[in-house]
Amino acid sequence: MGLRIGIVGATGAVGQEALQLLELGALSIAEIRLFASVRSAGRVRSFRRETVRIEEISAERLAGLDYVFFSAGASISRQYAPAAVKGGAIVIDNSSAFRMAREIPLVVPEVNAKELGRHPGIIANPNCTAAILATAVWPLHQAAIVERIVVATYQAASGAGAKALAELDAQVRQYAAGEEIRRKVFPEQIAFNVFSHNTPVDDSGFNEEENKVAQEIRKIFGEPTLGVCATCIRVPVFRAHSEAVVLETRRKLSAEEAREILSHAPGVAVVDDRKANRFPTPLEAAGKREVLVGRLREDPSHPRALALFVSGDQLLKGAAWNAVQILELLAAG
Ligand code: A2P
Ligand code: 11C
Repeated sequence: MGLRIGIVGATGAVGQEALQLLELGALSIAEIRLFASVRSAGRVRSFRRETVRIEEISAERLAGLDYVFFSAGASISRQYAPAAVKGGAIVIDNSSAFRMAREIPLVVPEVNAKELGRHPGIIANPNCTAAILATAVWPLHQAAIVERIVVATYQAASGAGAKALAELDAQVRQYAAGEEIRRKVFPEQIAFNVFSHNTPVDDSGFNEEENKVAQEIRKIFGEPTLGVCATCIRVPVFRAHSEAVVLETRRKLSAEEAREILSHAPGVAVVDDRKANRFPTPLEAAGKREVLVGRLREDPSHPRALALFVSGDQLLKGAAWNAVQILELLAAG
């Protein structure tokens, strides 16, 4: 019998990707239900040659499903995920609402799929920056024990949702037309600019995104004392996040050994051609399920540190693909 699957936030950047991945995937799906706000209710999408009407979300409408993806922000997840569970579903939640709750698994399948064995009906999908970082760093952690991660990010507009993506596009056109550049979604101009991540900054000076990366990596790795220092930056890229990473390891890891380990690692593709100066780029990562890793160098300023550069599609491995991987594992039992 086919699965009954719901997508909350079906009109959003991540929701649309999830729908497409399910459409292309091999899962047997008996029913797909799409939920969004009242603004989108009544619009239609096609799915495997059927026409599906978008419904306004309500607790009652979420009943009777097997799995529900949530990607409509933390407050919608907090409000409706418990209703979906009560109605019989397992929720795969892409928001930050439940990620740090002790009883809720936070899963990157390449790292900690075993956590799917026990859950209270909700499974959390990590922050996109954390999921991409975890996929790239975990194989090296297994080989040499990573004790500290220093990461600077280059985060695409689409990480802030479909409206943010449209704002980058609009600002580039406004610039080209010699018009005044208008801002609505981001606090700073996104076209031809880079700025500190658009989340609140706490008393220590770190913003919410940086804190999420640190906390979530520790939870995904099961390493509560892992040192993480993140600097999260928004860049004028449409899609795919990049991350410049320095790892301090307990045992020295050569660049050559790291390249060898990563070349066999699940979910990772090595792009590391020094002669051709060809390394990961967000353009190459866009649309790929794998995380691209390259620029592997031994840090000359530290006896056991390795530098690398990562690009990953945050709508795929950072969000929808990671969630669909979780669903496929759950459905396979
Ligand atoms: P809608 O398109 O109807 O506003 P993104 O992350 O790309 O900005 O997408 C956010 C998703 O969350 C969209 O699908 C959006 O639907 C949905 N959403 C936003 N607010 C609500 C709400 N109050 N109830 C249900 N869905 C919502
Ligand atoms: C960004 N990483 O690029 C964020 C978006 O915790 O799910 C995802 C926020 C989250 O802005």
